[in-house]
Amino acid sequence: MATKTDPKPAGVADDKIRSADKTYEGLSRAQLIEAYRIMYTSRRVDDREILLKRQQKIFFQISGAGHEAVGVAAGFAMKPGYDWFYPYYRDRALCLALGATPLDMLLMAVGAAADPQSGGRQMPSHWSFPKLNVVTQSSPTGSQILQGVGCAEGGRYFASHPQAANKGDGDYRQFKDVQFQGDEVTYVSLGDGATSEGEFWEALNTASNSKLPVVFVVQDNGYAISVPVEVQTAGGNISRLVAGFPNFHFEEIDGTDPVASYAAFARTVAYCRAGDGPGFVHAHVIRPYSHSLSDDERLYRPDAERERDATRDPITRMQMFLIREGILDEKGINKLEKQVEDDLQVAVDQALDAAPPTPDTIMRFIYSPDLDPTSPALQTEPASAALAADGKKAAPKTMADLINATLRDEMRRDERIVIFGEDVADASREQYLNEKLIKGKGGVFKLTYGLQHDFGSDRVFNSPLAEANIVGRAVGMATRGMKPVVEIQFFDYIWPAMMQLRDELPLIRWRSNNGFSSPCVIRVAIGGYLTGGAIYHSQCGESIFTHTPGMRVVFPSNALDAAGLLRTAIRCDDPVLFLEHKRLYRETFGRAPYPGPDYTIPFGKAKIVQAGTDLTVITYGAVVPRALQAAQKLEREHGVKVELIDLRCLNPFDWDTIADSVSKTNRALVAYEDTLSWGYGAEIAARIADQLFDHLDAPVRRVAAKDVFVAYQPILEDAILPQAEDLLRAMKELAEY
Ligand SMILES: Cc1ncc(C[n+]2csc(CCOP(=O)(O)OP(=O)(O)O)c2C)c(N)n1
Ligand SMILES: [Mg+2]
Repeated sequence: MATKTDPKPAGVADDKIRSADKTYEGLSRAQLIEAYRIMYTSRRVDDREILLKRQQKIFFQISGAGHEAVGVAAGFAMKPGYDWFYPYYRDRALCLALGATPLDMLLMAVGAAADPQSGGRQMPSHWSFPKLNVVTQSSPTGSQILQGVGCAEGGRYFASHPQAANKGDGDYRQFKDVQFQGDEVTYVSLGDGATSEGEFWEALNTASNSKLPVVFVVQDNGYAISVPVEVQTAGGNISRLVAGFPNFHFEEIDGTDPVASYAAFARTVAYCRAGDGPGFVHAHVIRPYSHSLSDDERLYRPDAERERDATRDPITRMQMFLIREGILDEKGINKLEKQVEDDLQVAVDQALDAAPPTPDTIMRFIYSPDLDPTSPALQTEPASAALAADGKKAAPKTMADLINATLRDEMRRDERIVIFGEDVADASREQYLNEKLIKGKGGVFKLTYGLQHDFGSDRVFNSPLAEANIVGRAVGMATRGMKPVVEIQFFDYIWPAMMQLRDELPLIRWRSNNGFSSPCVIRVAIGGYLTGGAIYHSQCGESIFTHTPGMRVVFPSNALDAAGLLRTAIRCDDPVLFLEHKRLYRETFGRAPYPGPDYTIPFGKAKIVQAGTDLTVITYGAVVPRALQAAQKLEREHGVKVELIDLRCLNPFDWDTIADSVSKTNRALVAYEDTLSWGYGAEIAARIADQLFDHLDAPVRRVAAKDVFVAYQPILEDAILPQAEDLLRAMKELAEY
């Protein structure tokens, strides 16, 4: 192990005093004893958990064995509750070094109500300690990395916009405390296997480009379950591959040596804290146990290899080091270990006695317990009913105009809002704007036009062409209290962000038992009827997201609703997927004057577009104008009065309005633009059949797209997507049934 002796203090001759003053890369003898205590505790918690798992008293175990030295070193070099942490599941020793206790960990293992990470919702070792700034971790390998980048961006943003951290009334800010230090550093760790995930590279790219204070730690134990590192990493060494990223401080270390590891972390953290850029620590460690208790490494690792690893076990190496340096003798080590065992036994007994969570808690914290976006208080009247200043009625504007105006007013009101995504800036080369050489772009549909000009390049900026990058960073920023309102350019290209949208964003609050939350808005241009939009510019697929607990999903059909619902989305304390139909952006249908800076519409409140008595049609989005056209024709030609319901918001949705209407008309047609089978309307139809069966005089019918992607040639597109004639036919049939 690396050792270093400080210069002899003047006038000190006594050998004993000199050796007591000796430090090791800045670590005192007392700190080294503490390091060993933590490392040993970490290993023993693993061993006890393994025993408990074999006794079927816990349900899962994954160890931090072999990773103890690097964890303690990082913990000593950083500040809990000041810096921020996105640790990997092997980071048991790091968490102990930061201040978590063995009892905390055992409560996770038994899944106790008092489990601090999740209240029994997550497997053990999915660390979350709000007081220590250890942010809720999940199981997907690599999804933490972009969030760590966003977290660092959040810290930097608040440092340059300190007043943005102030509490604000009437929105999520009331419930979101912001803390930032100005020189904080974010820790993100991962395994050698996880470096193969694309999000890893996206994160390095942004951290490098923006010189963010993130310490990336690759704990390289040579295996990802059974897959060895040379299969994961071209050439077998991740350090060589990342060496070309600018602005980084790099370290490649023996992660089984706590002193050398500490020195590397101290240098890296100092570099990041100074604002010079991100750090990358590649720590070679060992994995002395199988991947988890569900794995048997003897199936793919011969004894000789495992024995070779054992010679580098950080626990034995540290013991030997302490003895060799005269820091602890064998007796001292035994005493320390005995104390750890005794304390651990107390913690095990306590954990086994701990009460489990009760089933009535399962629905808690899917959404904010503090702010209800369905509140009737959000029901407001458009200010535009008043006359404009010149006495004339304000001119009707398109949905695109009103979304732009709403974003502008909300950005003015709330400095925590930032907007980013592909092409959303007016121009990344802002000197062109300053010199008035160009007009600026502001999105491929121009929805964000002029916002960079008005609010500056640190509030409205382009992302790389990488959807996971957009959403992952937004999650990290929102966790810190910012309000990212990001854009996915086309729904068809949302899929690279799917891990973040399905497994992360909507789960941050629930899985951390309300320890963390991540309320941000994802605006997405969606839908077809474009005449030539074809497969990759026409997709819907909203049901995939309404199928995800924790995600609010909004889908307005007209300008006024878009403005009111977007404002509610931005002020909301939950993540919101805000779906904007491309075909409706500039449609004549549904234009409206700007309803003013306070206009909100509650979520989950449908709009009755047209009242009727004979048949209920339930729809949303671009089908609304088509259904209206059909309904008007049906009434003109056949005297059938259709009640047309525009859901506007898909999760939550307005069951009461549907139920009232169907109870009255006794007939229901559900219409939607997405493919028919397993679409959003399937759920609505099933609920009507289930709960309103006694009121029905006819089967519940659906009209939707054919079960195929949208084709390019307009003749094919027309045949695939539901048209007004299809709706008319179905309405007529149902009315006559
Ligand atoms: C996205 C994703 N794919 C697969 C898995 C299953 N899985 C869990 S851990 C793991 C291996 C991780 O290896 P590495 O990153 O080297 O970490 P180590 O376990 O070696 O510390 C895999 C494949 C997962 N959790 N997430
Ligand atoms: Mg590994």
